[in-house]
This record gives sequence, C-alpha cells and structure tokens, in this order.
Amino acid sequence: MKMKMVSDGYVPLFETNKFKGRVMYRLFSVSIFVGIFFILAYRVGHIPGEGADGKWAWIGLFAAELWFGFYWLCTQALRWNCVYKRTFKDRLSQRYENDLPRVDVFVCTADPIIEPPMMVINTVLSVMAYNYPPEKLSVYLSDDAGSDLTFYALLEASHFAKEWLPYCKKFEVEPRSPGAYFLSISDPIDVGKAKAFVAIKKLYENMESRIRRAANVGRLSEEQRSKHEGFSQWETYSSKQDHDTILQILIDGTDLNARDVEGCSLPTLVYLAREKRPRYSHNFKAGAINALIRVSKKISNGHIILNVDCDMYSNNSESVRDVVCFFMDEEKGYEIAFVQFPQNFENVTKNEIHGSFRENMEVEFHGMDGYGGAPYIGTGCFHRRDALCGKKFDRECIGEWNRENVTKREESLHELEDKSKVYASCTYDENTLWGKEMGLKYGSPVEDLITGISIQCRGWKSVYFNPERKAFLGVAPITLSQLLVQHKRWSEGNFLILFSKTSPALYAHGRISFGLQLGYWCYCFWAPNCLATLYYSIIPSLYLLKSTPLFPQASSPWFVPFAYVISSKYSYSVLEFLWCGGTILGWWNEQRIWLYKRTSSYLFGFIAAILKSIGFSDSAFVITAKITDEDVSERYQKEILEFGASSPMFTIITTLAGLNMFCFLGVVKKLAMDAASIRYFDRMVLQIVLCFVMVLINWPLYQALFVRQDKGKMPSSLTLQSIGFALFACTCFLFFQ
Ligand SMILES: *[C@@H]1O[C@H](CO)[C@@H](O)[C@H](O)[C@H]1NC(C)=O
Ligand SMILES: CC(=O)N[C@H]1CO[C@H](CO)[C@@H](O)[C@@H]1O
Repeated sequence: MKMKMVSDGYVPLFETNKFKGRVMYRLFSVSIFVGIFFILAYRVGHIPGEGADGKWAWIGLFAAELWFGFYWLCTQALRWNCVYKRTFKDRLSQRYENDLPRVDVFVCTADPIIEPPMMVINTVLSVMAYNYPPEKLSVYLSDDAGSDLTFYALLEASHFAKEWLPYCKKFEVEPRSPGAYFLSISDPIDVGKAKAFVAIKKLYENMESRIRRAANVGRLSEEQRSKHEGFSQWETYSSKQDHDTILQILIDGTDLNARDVEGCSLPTLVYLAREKRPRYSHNFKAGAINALIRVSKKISNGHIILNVDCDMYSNNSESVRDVVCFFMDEEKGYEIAFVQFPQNFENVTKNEIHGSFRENMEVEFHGMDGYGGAPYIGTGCFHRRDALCGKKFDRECIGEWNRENVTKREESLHELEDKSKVYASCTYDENTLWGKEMGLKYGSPVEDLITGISIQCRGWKSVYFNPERKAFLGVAPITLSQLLVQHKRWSEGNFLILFSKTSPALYAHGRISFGLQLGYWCYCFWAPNCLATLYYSIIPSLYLLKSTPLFPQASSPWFVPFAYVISSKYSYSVLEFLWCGGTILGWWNEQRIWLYKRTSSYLFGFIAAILKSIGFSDSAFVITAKITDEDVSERYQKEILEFGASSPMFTIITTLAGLNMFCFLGVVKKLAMDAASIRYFDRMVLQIVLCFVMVLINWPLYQALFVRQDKGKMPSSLTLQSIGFALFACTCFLFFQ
C-alpha cells in the first residue's frame, strides 16, 4: 500500500530549499581563493636571503598562512551548499494520525548539585507534554548520580503531570516547561483561565518548595520515603560509584488506571540509575544512553529516540510531529537516521560576551545538511532506533513501522522492572558490540560527533532542522573558564576523531560525500589551529620592536591581496553574523572569544590529544570551576568577563595580551620619536594594524588586569606572573636574537 502512494500523487511531508544567494557566495568565495593564492605566492617569492633578519619568521608565517588557507578551504564546504528544511505537519496528521510511531525520550542527568532536580523535572515535564498521543510517548530519566533526591523530584513531577498535561492541552500552553511558562507569563486576563492558572501555579510552587526544602536539607525524611516503595531500592546503595541498578516505572502508560485528572492516558515515565561499581568503567554519558537504549527496548521499544540534556527544555510542543514528518516521508524518509535540532541557549545576554554558536547553528550545519549529513551534537537529536543500534542502511526497511502490531504485555509491572534491570548492569556490555558498533561509541570525549559520523558511514543520511521558533532551550556557561574548559575537551576529542577508526579523513572517504568530509574536518582541526594562531599573534608583533617587516609595504602591489582578503573576509563575517540575528558588539565579542579559545583551549586540547595518543593520560589538565554565586551571574548579566580564579589558560591569554601591549607601546614610542616615522609606518603597516587589533580586542582583559576591583578581576598573582612572562619574552627577543 505504501509503495503505491509513492508512485501516484506523492505529496511530500517535508521540503528542502536551497539558499538563494549561493551563486553570489560562490563567486565571492572564489575571489578570496585567488587572493589567498597571491598571498602565498608573495611569501614564496620574497623569502629573505640567507642571514637576513627574519628569515625563519618569514618561513613560519608562510606555514601559518598555508594552514589558514587550508582551514579556510574547509570552512567553504560548510557554506557552499546550504539548505533549509520545512515540514508539513497537517499532511502528517491527515495521513498518519492513527499510525504515528512510538517515541522514547531520554533525559540525562549526572549530578544533583550542578543540575538541580527542579531543572531536571522541568525538562521532563516539558517533553511529557509534547502534543503527541500519550500512549506512544515514553520518557526516561537517566540519573548517573543515583540520587534519591532526583528520584523524589521525579516522583513529585509524576503527580504534578496529572494536572499539568491536561492544563497544557486545554489552554494550549507554550512553552510546556512549567518553570519557563510561569516566568514568561503574567496573570491572564480571562476569568476562566485565571482561575485555572492560579490553581496550577499554586500546585507548582508547593511542589517546588517541597523539593527545594529536601534539596537544602540534603536528604529525605522517613515520611517522604514511606510514600513510595521505590525508595526501598536505596537500601543497598553505598555511593554514587557503587550501587545496584535502580529502576522504577513511575507511570505505566499501558495501565488503564494511569490517568490524568481529565481521564486521559499519560505517557510512560521511568527512572533509571544504572548499576555502578568502582571496578568497572561506566563510560560516562555514552554508557548511560546505551543502558537506556536497552532498557527502553524492553519497556516501550519506541521507533524514534530523542535524547536531550536535562538543562534543555522543550520550547515547542510540536517538535515531535516535525520530526515524524521527516521519518515518515514516503520518498525520502527511510534513509534518514537522525534529525538534529540546533542548540540554543535561553540564558545568554544580548551581546553574548562568551561568543555563541550562532554561525555554526545558523549557517554551517545548514551547509553540512546540504551534503546530507548534519552532525549529531549530543542533545536535541531524534534518532531512528535501528540506525542508532548499528543497523546498516538498507532499502528494504521501508514502512516496517506500520506493519508491526503492538502486543499486549504478559508480565506484571514488577516482573517487567526486574527483567529490564539486567540491561542496565555494569557488565552487560562487556565483550559485546555496545560502544563499538551499537549505540553511542565509548572512549571519546565527543561521543556524539563520532557516533554521528559512524552512522553516516553506514549509509544513512541525517537532517538538520532549524525552525524559526527554537525547539530546545538550554543554559549557557556563565563564566569564561567554564567555556574554555568545555572547548578544551571538545577540541581534544574532535582532533582524536581524526585518528580513530571512524576518521573522517580515511575511513569515511568514499562512505560520505567529500563536502561533508571537509565539513567535519573543520571541527576535527579545531585543536591544531592553535599553532598558527599563536604564531600570528606573537611573532609579527615582536618583529615590530626590531622594525623588521614581515608583510608587504603599503605602497607595494603585493599589499592588495592582503588588504582584499582581510577586509572582505571580515566584512563578510560581520554581515553573516548580523544576518544570523547577532549584534555588531556581539560579533566583536565573538572575535575575542575566538582568539581566547584558539590560544588557550585548543592549545591544551592539542597537547592533551598528543599525550593521549602516545599513551599518557591527561587528568592533570582537568580544570573545573563551577562557581555560581550571586556576583558572578550579576556580572554576567552586565556583560563583564569573569576571571576571578587562577587557571593556566588565563595565564596564556594574559601573557599574550601583555606582550602585544608592550609591542604596541614600542611602536607608539617609535612613531612619536623617530623622524622617519612615515617610512616606518609604510613598511610596517600590516604588522602595526595586527598588533593594534590585538590590543583593542584585549581591552576588557586589560581592565580586568589593571582597573577592576570586583571579585571577577584577574587575580594579582596571575597578573604579575603574566606581565613578567611578557616582559621577559620581549627583552629576550630584543637582546639575544
Ligand atoms: C520559545 O517559545 C515561545 C512560545 O512559547 C516563543 O515565543 C519564543 O520565541 C521561543 N523562543 C525562541 C528562542 O525561539
Ligand atoms: C537572561 C536570563 O535568562 N538570565 C537568567 C540566567 O540564569 C540565572 C540563574 O541561573 C537567572 O537568575 C537569570 O535570570
């Protein structure tokens, strides 16, 4: 029956539109390419003679520019072929309303302190309230801390859901995370609505105060424990790293008695803390998700799996239907393995002092989508269960979902729980393909990206879906060191993917399209970017002190390609950023963070990756700073960069800032005192501009060093140390080279 529909009068469930300005963009891109070619030609043709000052610096610059040119070429793959997707949910309802596939949602949490239970259950409630048949929706919470507080909060949420879900449906509430909803709305005017609103808000606040009270005390009272038999599972619990599997089906969607206050059925809700033993590696988030994949197969066996971080609530109750449009499309649906949504953050300030993923999310992923392969980025992603479990792409499996009947469960709830627990034991995936071919891959700090690549290498396609109204909203890091540490981990992991079995350089060649391969390289090569960037931000400035030119002088024709490439690349970058909805100041902040990430996070990531690949562990590099006191978030709201604590990463960026400051002061002195300063300026203009931009971009850092008095300023010891390093480097360079 399915095949027939394909042949006559096929009306798609989604459409793909190409970016309109792509011809213009391609012409522009070619012109830059020509510019880069001339720059490299200049470098090769003008190497200073033997013994001349700056010969090696020159060759180094050539290497750096060669690298930048190569990297730029990779980034073109991300912009060459952008596409945008649109879905038709009304057609889906017409055709398949009674045949919608089952969906399992996985929410992962790992620490009740960093990820407070209130935040977690808000995410859970927002996905339970999806506009989707409840008997086809199951929600799983994986709690890697095995915290009874989180369990308690989820138990409360399961009661609250009985009021919240009907309320959402009745009043078409959006967003369906109650916390976000109550924040976003003042009291409604309509009398009928107002009464229900006040009542549900009261319920929510009561629940919140009970949970907060329990969290403040840090443990549960006997009375609270006695309210649910599930707590008995904590009797054998000894620590976060050492406990049995705890599994509780809090709402059983198949049970006719599990009803909300209006008498409608509810989605299944399951709590899982997989078994942990100190002797066994638990493989972090990948291990947690794989346990969930197995357990959920036993309990609800949804065809589609959404995984979402506990700090990302659903902002759109229609998202599941959007996704089903992709999977159910009669012509193209069967080849899609996953649908990735962008990561958006609710908690960012207007000018994004920590930069953003704006260009990645609004441009680059659309570019990868154009090559049929949006990356999997770990959260906000809907997978086809089969593809995630290692199945190869195969044309034969069209329409399988519809043929299958739901069989009635034989065993009791208790039996089901007991049987399912086996799948979450810490030895289950030993000597199996789990973590290798099945589920998320183990052993990488970026298990998501590498899993996505390997699914694509098995022949599947993926979709990037970025609707105007954001589907998920998360919380962004609010201190600079959190951000830098995060990027250290990612850059390290991305770089190691290149040397893994699923390397986008070797293994993926011929399995995915070349454009997509280049697109992945952009991410894999984050870490080595540090070398060229460090070189470019140190050497030309130092040579200013010696008046050795490393770039063509302003009156030379070779100046033109440099000027063209620099000005047009950056003008384009500003325009792109504005087009994606950013602000000018936001763009400027982005450039600063770009520099800090490349010179610190990526450097540490690069070193860690090298150490790891020759067999050292890099635990010494783990730098965690999760400070969230009042001041910090206040400064964040005011868009003031947060330093405060010492960190080797800060030492590097501060030393760099100091060095450029000294060099710039040297230039100012030369220009002011030297009679021949016009000539000096002509010869050195690009170097002076580069150094000036470095100083300008570091302005907030100088303030944190020398002016600010608040707790977020740079610690004095670090200031002294870095300025010392910078002075030492300048002096050594002048006298000994
Ligand atoms: C979140 O959803 C609300 C509707 O509930 C919408 O007004 C808002 O624009 C969405 N947020 C984002 C960032 O898209
Ligand atoms: C802009 C915004 O949403 N700010 C919020 C960020 O998160 C902190 C607490 O984590 C809130 O206090 C802010 O209001």
